Amino acid sequence: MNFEASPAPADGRADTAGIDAGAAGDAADPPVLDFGRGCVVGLEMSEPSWTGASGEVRDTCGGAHHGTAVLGASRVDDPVRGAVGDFPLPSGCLQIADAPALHATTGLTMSAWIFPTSLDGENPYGVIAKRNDFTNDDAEYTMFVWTGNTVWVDLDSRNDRNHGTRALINGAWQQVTVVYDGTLPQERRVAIYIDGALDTQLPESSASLAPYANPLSIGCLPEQPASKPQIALGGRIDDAGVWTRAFAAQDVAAWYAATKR
Ligand SMILES: [Ca+2]
Ligand SMILES: [Ca+2]
Repeated sequence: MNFEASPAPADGRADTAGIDAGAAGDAADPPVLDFGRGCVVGLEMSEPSWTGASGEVRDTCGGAHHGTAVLGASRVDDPVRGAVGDFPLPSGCLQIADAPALHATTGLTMSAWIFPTSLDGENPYGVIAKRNDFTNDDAEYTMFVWTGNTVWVDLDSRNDRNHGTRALINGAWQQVTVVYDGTLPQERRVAIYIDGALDTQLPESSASLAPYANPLSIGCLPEQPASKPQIALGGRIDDAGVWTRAFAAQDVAAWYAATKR
């Protein structure tokens, strides 16, 4: 199971109006988790190779937000996960053009499997970033690894920049997921998950995310001018996705289970 819409429930029963909507038995039904709902970018990185051609890295969510490999990013065969992307230092990255669908409002989920090899506890390493530059303070949303090898997050500028507690490690696949839910109290609008389990909840002042007209980058944390290092992960990434809805904890756990290799 990946980014496509989930199949119908196993019992084949449709929740048509008047049949069981609101019926007492609904509480016992298992949740139907639909990873296609709200999915705006889903990169399985299963292309035979990446040549740098525009849009060759396929978005499987259906909205055609395809990626372009730049500055050394390549499709490699991983012994654990098969077809994955490699994002070498200093700048290997995938770029996806800005589009209205990539703008979230009150809900956002970012997730990726990462295999870092360059973490040093001091310097930043990008994973998912819709921003152009630190100085311009134009982050719509970002997820990256930085001090203490913890997961850092910017949402609607860097005014609330904060990070998790669990340290990631080099040389192992780990899944990092950040969920933003603007409908929650400010103190816990951001949740960081590692391998499907909650690491930290963090405050975010914005109850809705403003749109920023910059591209989405997978595998790096861009800065300007573009001649500077683009703060690549320095490692491998697989099953990178962005949803414009907030996953519940059970969604995060299920997405981890569905994509674990
Ligand atoms: Ca893959
Ligand atoms: Ca903010």
